[in-house]
Amino acid sequence: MSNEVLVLLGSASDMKITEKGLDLLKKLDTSFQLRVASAHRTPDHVYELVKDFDANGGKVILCVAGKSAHLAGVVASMTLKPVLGIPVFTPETAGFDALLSMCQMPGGIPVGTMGIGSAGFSNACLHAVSIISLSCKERLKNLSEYRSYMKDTVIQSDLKNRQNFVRGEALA
Ligand code: RP5
Repeated sequence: MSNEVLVLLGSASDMKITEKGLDLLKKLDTSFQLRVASAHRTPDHVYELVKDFDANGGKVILCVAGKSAHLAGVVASMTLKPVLGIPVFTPETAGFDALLSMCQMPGGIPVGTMGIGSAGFSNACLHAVSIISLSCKERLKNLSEYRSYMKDTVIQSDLKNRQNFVRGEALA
């Protein structure tokens, strides 16, 4: 039995955007394996990891990569499992190179592309749990509790920060 989620990083330097998302996977009780494998530098290793994950019943693959980011597309060509791509920011192009490399896939081999950087990776983790929750009631419950927690946090923040200032007078 494999982990449910495989997180592939194109380089260890991509680790910087993963902290919050990995915490979410842990919080939502979702098993994952994180590996570093590059579509350009170690294509054979990418192939082995994907085939092994597939053969062992893994569910969703997250590919984090920057620059001319072919990892997600190459992985998507090797599996029928859902593949989500997360572009990493690079100063030269603000991450648009990786974003376009992932979202402009030729028709037929989809990569579900998230936003650039840490928020994109967190959303990819939540989306992976959402996909898993289609066939897992406990995971659906975890996700629903997380939504309620976020809602409460915003409501608390409103109570703490609200201001009401009318014609020179602060009202309660
Ligand atoms: C990509 O090139 C990696 O995903 C990384 O974002 C970028 C730079 O890699 P390093 O030179 O830092 O290893 O393949």
